[in-house]
Amino acid sequence: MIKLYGFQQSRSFRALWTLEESGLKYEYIQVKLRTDAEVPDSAKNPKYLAVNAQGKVPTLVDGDLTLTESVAILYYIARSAPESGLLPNASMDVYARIDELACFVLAELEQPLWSKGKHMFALPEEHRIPQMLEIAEFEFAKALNALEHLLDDGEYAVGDSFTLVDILLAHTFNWAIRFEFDLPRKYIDFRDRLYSRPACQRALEVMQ
Ligand SMILES: N[C@@H](CCC(=O)N[C@@H](CS)C(=O)NCC(=O)O)C(=O)O
Repeated sequence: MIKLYGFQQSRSFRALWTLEESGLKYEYIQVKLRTDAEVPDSAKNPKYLAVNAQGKVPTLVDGDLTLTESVAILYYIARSAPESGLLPNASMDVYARIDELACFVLAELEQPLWSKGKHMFALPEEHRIPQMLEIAEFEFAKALNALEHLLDDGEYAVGDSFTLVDILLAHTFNWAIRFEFDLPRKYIDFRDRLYSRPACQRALEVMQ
């Protein structure tokens, strides 16, 4: 059975939500970030470092396969459950646009969010630079302008059905809202609409 290691309020949620959408059986294992290595369920404990050398979340383990990048995890789940439509049976163009958006979310949209997180709490205090918070907001606004050109007009990010890239986007918008970035109303509505999906609500309960 698939094992997902995660921590609340982190990129683990996108993987957990995707698992709930997929209908696959899985076990969710909570690890703790920002704790000492001696704590048995700490992400810094050698037991966890053996599955994820960076001590980060999420990690998915399925038999002999271990994946430590959230987007690769989403694709793996989607391909393991083709009937879920998370990666629809679609044209090359649609696939290419899903891939493009997934890359865009990681490389452009979430990068300033993580920058703010790092300089607010994640980095050791002596490495935090207060000006980075303003720079992160500037970069996020720039990425939002570009996003406008990558999204379809309909209900979903690409094409006319719910895909893994909708999870990725809604989760990233939620992250932006939590970190108090300026987010246009239409993206807040998108987050609200997708977070009301039963699978997302179940994932939120699992993560508690
Ligand atoms: N590129 C990785 C990033 C994973 C990552 O940075 N996760 C954060 C939580 S959202 C983490 O585990 N941070 C702990 C740390 O940096 O020590 C992915 O998308 O899975």
